[in-house]
Amino acid sequence: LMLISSAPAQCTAEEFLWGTATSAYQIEGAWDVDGKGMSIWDEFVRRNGTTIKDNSTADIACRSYEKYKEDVQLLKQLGVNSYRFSISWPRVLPNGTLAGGINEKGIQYYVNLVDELLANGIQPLATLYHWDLPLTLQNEFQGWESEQIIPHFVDYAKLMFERLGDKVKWWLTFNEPWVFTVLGYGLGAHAPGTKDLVNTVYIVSHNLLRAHAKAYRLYEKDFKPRQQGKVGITLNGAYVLPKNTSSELDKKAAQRSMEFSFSWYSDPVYFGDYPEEMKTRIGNKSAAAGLPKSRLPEFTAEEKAELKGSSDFFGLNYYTSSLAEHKILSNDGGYYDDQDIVSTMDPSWPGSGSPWLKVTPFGIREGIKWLSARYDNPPLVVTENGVSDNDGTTSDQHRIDFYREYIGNVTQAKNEFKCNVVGYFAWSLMDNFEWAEGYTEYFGIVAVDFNDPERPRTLKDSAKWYRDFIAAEMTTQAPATTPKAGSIV
Ligand code: GBH
Repeated sequence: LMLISSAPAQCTAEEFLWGTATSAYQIEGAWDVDGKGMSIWDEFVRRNGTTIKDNSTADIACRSYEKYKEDVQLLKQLGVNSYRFSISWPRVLPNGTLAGGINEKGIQYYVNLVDELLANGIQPLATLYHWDLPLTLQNEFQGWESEQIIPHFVDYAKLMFERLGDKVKWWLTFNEPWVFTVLGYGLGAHAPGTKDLVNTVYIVSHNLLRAHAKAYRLYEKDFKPRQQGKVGITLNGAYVLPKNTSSELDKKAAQRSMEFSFSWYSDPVYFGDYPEEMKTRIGNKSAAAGLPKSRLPEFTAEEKAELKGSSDFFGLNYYTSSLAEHKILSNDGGYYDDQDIVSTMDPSWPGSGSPWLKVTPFGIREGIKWLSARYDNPPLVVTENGVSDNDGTTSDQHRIDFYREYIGNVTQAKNEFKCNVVGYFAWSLMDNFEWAEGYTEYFGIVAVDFNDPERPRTLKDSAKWYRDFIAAEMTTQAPATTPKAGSIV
């Protein structure tokens, strides 16, 4: 007999989410169509001296703004039960603010996409912010550098919950805050191209965390009772190993490295505050540099309470591992020096089409275990995982090998180590604009011909493999009446 009789009535088993992911700026094109406002990426790719590798833009990209029905048919061919996409904030609010006016045509695009998905039996998972900030908000007050952005983000989130929330049950506030903070405002490699690792990165992260908490609480209070959806945030990071495995200092450095990437965001979201290691190390370095207070801002008691527990599931974008070596660095260099870590890669790890991405399948298993242990086994969705090459070939055996190995390790984390993994999304549905790398690194399981104005799509071998793999997985899933390890209450 199964011991399920005490399960509350609302405890229904949910299907494991098998999906693919994309983001608005990377695929939509139509950058100035139907009333869309400019985003910081539309400006960044046009800026003189900006280093987009091939000098390209995503003005046209995959033309998904026009071709969304074709995209949904691709998803249908793949047999996925879910699709992760992002909403372009300036497409729905061209000036970034409610006061600046709602672009109904922009909203209609997302309503159409969601309707098309649902009509084909595919669950939408929507990301509110995948880096394409309305340019007006950057110009007016430097975007995430100012707390003035918080109410505007909450207005935008509210509008989307109102217009799409009866159909979208999975929401992400932010995609990879680490990336848009460090690459966008710290290193200047991404929009808006600001370069300040010393102070700005910490302020930007502080503001986005406060905005996340407010959007989460708004949904919880005003929408969740009726809409019954889930809101989370998606974080990226590497599973970090000690460079010298017998060095206690390197072992601590490896932990610290993950605290400076994942936990910078997930400790506030799950515990209500930054990791102790960040507070003491940045505090000490600030004092040593003669500053009156820490460069790491502090949350108020109210903000801590609002943040603590502000996520219904852990969104994880996972690609690669790295090595950490303990080394005391400067007091005034900012984010990287604050960690007292030299970060490297093991030369024996196989490469990919991206210098930062080494094929390290064990890392996704160990990363999920590390996060599950630290945050008390939250429901976890792998919201991105994938690999690049530089030619976009459809004979992509290397990608099949990658997915087989990485998914195998995700399965191990779930089944053997009892981590509460409830979904997996391959990055990406199709080749697209890879940010500062333009169209020189391809992550798609579907190829897009960027030389053809029609942007025709072709399934790669990996797409066929993924289709067959998930079909087999779905048929071996327990029947819907039996609660599974991966079900969310
Ligand atoms: C994700 O970022 C993004 O969400 C997605 O939009 C993107 O297309 C996809 O992955 C593939 O890249 O050497 O310091 O400049 C992945 C995580 C982390 C990858 C930062 C690029 C640059 C490291 N990113 N990394 S650095």
